[in-house]
Amino acid sequence: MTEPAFIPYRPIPVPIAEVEERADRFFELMDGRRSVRMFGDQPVPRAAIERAIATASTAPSGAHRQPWTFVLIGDPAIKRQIRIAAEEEERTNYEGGRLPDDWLEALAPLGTDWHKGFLETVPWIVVLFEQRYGFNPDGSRRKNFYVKESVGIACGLFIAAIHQMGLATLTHTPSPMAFLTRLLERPENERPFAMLPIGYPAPDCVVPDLTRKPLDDVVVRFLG
Ligand code: IYR
Repeated sequence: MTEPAFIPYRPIPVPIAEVEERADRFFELMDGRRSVRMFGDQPVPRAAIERAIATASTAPSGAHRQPWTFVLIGDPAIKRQIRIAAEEEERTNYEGGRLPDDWLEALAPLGTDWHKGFLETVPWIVVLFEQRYGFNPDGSRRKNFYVKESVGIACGLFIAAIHQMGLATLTHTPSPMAFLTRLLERPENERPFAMLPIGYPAPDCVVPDLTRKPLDDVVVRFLG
């Protein structure tokens, strides 16, 4: 067993008088986020997306394994292949009877269908893969822990980073996603977790008129 080394952690303290205001500001920022399916084609600097990936990779993870791979795609030929494959799967979902009726009913208010043209419009697509296991230096398998939880947190941080830059994304899970492993030539230990097209929202972008659950519907309190 190697002993962990510990170093001091002394973040600059936020005065208590500022804590609530900071909470409010971050809420206002994040409450303005929407999942977008109508994108513009304006370019976005690669460095900004890579910084968002770096932010996502600060996420806490089980045993600090950081069990994620972010595949960044700007190549129009690959975006096209992704669109074609995603539309094929989604067409089977929506029109081929693969989605059960209760699922189709739940999707109806969102106005989604099998057309995924935005996958070619956007300047960037990030496909997030989970690493079901890793490797030791000798090439043997190394177990990862809480993989889905860890990758989910990283995904959330990525979405927040993208929103904070004034860009839009969609947490897209064209199901099943095995085609992404094949197209993007990912190794056997990785599985697709989510696909995130990124860009500016289209000038005529609309989103479903949704409301979020009020706080009291999502909190249970034991205040002592
Ligand atoms: N994956 C399908 C269906 C779908 C699922 C969820 I959860 C949505 O929020 C929207 C759609 C698709 O992307 O069309």
